[in-house]
Amino acid sequence: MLRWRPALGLGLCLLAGTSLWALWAYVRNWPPVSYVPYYLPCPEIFNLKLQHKGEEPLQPVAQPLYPQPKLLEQRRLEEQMIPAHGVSPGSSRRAPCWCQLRSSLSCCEVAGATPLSTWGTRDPEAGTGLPPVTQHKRRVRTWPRLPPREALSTGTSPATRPTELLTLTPWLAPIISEGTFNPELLQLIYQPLNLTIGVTVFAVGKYTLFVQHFLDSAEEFFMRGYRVHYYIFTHDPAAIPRVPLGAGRLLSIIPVRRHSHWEEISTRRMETISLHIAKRAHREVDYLFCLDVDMVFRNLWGPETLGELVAAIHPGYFTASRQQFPYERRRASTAFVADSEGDFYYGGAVFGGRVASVYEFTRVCHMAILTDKANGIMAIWQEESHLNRHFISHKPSKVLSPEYLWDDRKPQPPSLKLIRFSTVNKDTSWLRS
Ligand code: 48C
Repeated sequence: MLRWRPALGLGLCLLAGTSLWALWAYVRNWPPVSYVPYYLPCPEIFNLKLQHKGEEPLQPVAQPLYPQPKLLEQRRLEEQMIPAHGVSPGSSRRAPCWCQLRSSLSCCEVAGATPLSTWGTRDPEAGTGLPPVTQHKRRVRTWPRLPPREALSTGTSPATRPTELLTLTPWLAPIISEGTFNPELLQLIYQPLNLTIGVTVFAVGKYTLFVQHFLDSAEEFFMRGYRVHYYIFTHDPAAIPRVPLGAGRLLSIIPVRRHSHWEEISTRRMETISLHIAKRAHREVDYLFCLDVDMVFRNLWGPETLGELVAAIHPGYFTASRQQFPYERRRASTAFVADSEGDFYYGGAVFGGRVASVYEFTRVCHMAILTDKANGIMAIWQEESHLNRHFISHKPSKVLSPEYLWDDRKPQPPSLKLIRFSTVNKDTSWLRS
């Protein structure tokens, strides 16, 4: 009997050990599905083959070469007239639609829509301002229309008046500007979805001075009638003013470190936003816009801006050629863009989309920034360079025109009907000192 005791004890120990191991293995994999993988700075990034200066990076996949899409292009009026059934352009006075006027038919005809000049500009003759129900068969119309306002207002001869803004990218993403959408219709579509729109804003150092104006104008113009959750990241929560918010609108103040250099503060936003989404925002909002704080809303910003992954065209370069874009041109950086690459130059002050897409976008940008840091390089325009690099390889599903990211120091071009969100005049050197 005595001989059995050790064996019995050993058996019991084995059984207990096996049960504990099985329990640990089960708990370790719990939950079986994670909505957003918890963001951890993966150590592998530092085992990356560091590209030493001057070393040729592994050639990226050959980029498709194609003509640069131009948001605004000076073209002769004749080129814009759409021949209707062989009628020569000179005789038909068509109001161009807000689409790429490159097909032999105007998109109005193909879509059976009403040309913009009857509803996009709220022409009183046009009645409700809503387009008639689109017929699914091609309709042919001749519109005895005056040339759009620009030709009259700028006094340029009709032959060379600037073309309306492009409304479609080569990859068929809509370019949003006044007159390319019907606000009432979008309201009918999006309101019932009961969406919550998140906004990240960083106010570190002296930038806390902009928060009041930003929030006051956002309460007036940003996503009115929707649930909104402002996330204000700051080193000094006490410096954030208490602004009365409308119904269904929340504000959370999130403390962050104050880094010594403004470039670090600006660049770290990608990391902070992706961490914040992983920890909290993915449960609280459906869409997320990441905005600069030294900006102010001047007109309505609504559901027309919602999309999977949204970029905004920078106000300083929408007539420049892609070779003139201030991309990162040093091959040693992960933000490198070759002369032959590029679509539009996007601003770092505005980007957004579905929260899961913004998570992936900010996470990838942050990893690229970390890689550059490990290589001892910072891209020429910090996170904006990485944003532009990423949007070349991963096209945005929607592009906002410079109405949504304007610079008030510039004269408003006639082709820009409305300014909705623009920079605030400031002494940048004092701010960043
Ligand atoms: O909050 C700060 N503090 C800084 O010292 C530097 C940047 N920022 C945040 O990053 C602000 O939200 C800024 O709007 C943004 C970087 N953008 C700009 O400084 C100009 N709009 C280009």
